[in-house]
Amino acid sequence: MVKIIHLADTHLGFRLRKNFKNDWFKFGEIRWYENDFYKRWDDFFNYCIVNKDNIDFIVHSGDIFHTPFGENPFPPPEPAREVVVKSLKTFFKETENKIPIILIDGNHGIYQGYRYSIMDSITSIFPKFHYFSVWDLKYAITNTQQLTLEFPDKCTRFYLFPYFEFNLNNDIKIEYDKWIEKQRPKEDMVEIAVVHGSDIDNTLHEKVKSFNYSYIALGHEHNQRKFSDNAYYSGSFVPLNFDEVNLSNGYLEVIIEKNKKSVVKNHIFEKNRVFEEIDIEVDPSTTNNSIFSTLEEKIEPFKTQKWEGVSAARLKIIFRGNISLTSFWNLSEELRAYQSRIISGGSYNILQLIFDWHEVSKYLGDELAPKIIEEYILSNPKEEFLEYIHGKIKPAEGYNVDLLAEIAIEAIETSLKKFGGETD
Ligand SMILES: [Mn+2]
Repeated sequence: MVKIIHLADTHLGFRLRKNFKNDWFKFGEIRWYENDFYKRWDDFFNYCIVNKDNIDFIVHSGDIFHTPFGENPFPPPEPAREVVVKSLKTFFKETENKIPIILIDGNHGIYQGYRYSIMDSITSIFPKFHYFSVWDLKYAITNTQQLTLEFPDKCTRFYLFPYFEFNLNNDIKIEYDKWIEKQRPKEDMVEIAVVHGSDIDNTLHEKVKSFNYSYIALGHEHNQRKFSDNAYYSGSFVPLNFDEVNLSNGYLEVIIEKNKKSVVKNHIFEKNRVFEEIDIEVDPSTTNNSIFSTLEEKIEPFKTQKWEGVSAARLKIIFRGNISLTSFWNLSEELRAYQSRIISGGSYNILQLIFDWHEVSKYLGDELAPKIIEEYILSNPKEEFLEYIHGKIKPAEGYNVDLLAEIAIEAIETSLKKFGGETD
């Protein structure tokens, strides 16, 4: 029997990107909200230190840092690395190096196409920190070797599955399918799979699910949940964007035995700030004034004498319904001013305020019919276009200029409709 602490998706270094208050947890270094991630990370390791006599392994299923990610090549903010190094130093000292930490690469916090990792300098100073990168995985696949880590004294073997898009193309899929047989459990020890992947983006292999591991420590999905009898997502530490308002964030304490159902204790972080979406309905009769008074009403609960970054809310106002394009234009200018007043002023305990108009269908009012706009741009579009195109090409070159002109007019009309928020 072993006890692990399973965590994942800590996304250290995450920062708000838009419509947030320009203020700091630590001036010039750490932003509000960014600090929530560091705070929970530190709380987590303090919990592990307090309970050190009762823990065999700490298992992190990937996405320790938020950046680099995808096309964003920037390393994590320096404080993110400092937090990790500092906490690990304390942890390994307090636990006398007795509790190994196992970490795999997720899809966040790794450089695309470079062999080095942010973790390299960190792992080199901690002998009991076992890190498996996507490069270790590629090496294992290329050489048809298993990617495992064994602790004979604890009779435990880990099977590592860093994030990998094995469905990217057929050749990769074939090689991965072949390799994964190497990861088949031997059923001689407590066997734990550590996986960054999900059915949502087809990065969780069917065989990983079907193999008889004692436990599968999953990462990538940010909601803490049971996946199957022996597989769990631990959940992320702090919600990132507004599509994560209703998730459970935390970590898991798991007692694992061979051929037995794991005993899982859920740890859910208490929320330190409001993070929510608020709906506001609009229709053609809605006036600017009525929208602003509804807004006032909705953010009333956040009125405060003292702004507090540690508890300030993240709010997204989702407008729903329909409105004419001209009203929308008039409104959005006033809304922008209102928004920055609320964010930068100190009378609401709001850290971030976002207005979302995607759910509103905007129609062209009479005053903005495509035909009328056309007349503003081109008084006689077809004729003028024909004149223009004749200067460029000759019918003798084999082009049907009339058809070209028609296509051009259609393109203008389509873009005007799109501009007006219509979708086809
Ligand atoms: Mn991920």
